Amino acid sequence: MKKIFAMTAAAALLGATGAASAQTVNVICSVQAEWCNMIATVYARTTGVKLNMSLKGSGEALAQLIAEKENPKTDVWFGGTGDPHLQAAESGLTLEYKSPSLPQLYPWAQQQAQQSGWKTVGIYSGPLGFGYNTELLQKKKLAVPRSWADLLKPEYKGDIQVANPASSGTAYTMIATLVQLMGEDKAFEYLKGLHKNVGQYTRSGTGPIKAVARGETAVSISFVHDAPQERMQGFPVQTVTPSEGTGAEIGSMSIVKGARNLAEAKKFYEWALTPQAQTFGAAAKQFQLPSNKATPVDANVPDFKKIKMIDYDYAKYGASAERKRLIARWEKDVNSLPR
Ligand code: S7P
Repeated sequence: MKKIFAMTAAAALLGATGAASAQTVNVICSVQAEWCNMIATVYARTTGVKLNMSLKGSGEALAQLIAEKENPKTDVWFGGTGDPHLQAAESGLTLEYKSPSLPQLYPWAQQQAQQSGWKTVGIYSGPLGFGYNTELLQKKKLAVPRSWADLLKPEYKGDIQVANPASSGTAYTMIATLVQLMGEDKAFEYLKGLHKNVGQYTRSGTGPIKAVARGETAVSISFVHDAPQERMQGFPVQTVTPSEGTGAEIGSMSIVKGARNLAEAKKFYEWALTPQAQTFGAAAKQFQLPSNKATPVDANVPDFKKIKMIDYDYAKYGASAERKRLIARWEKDVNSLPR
């Protein structure tokens, strides 16, 4: 039923014809390619406005906005973990804009907007967990890891992938989660232990779950919502969330300060907050929880009520100085160690 609604909405929007126009909006898109491409196609066909999409993970997107600060080429940053959006807001890279649609959004999405001084907004949320390859675990006679503590067991040595927090918002979410769960010093001791078991730190946050799916590694630290898409392609992937508790991202969207196509950027931003536009995540087989309360929730979206969630302090861990400090500490205390 929900699927039918999403497809009907997509079909309705695809069916509409937009007037031809040379207008464009330059978008950095930090969700996966299928979703970015779908919204670009639908938006062009319904409005006549072209979305120039540049696909980048959240860490890389922030780096690009910093590099473009004096001469912005991007109008909107769509998706990606919330912490770097908050850092962009604090660094004066994004524009204050208070959407009239805010009351339609869940409190966590509104809170993200408020905490940034209305320079970003939550568009989806998703919990962090572990992905695992059921066949590979069986072949290696390894148990499913069910806790953060399990990941330190010597039998997982070389079989865990996680992204590098210097380039990945997903991996930064992991560090911030562990610091909030354990306290900072214990979290860094933990990360040193984990380092011994990590076979590879990937550049992007979605790399590890794809590696799990393809049998290149047994376990990943990933967002839970990134697994169903791999499963639907026939890969033997399952997920679990750690028994001690876990954090979640608030995937966000921001308008760039100095955007050259500001009026069109605001129109796209408003569109992206509508329930109809938010159905394209699930239609593209991406299963974050959408932020508009009226968006139908696909059955593949992780059920937060069944997960032990920490009370993630988005303001503190999205602060520029804190983010930079924790990543620098990880480089110095953890990544510099031999494995
Ligand atoms: O679309 C999947 C997803 O996991 O990727 C986004 C983000 O780009 C991840 O960035 P990093 O490569 O910097 O970790 C997440 O917001 C999203 O849920």
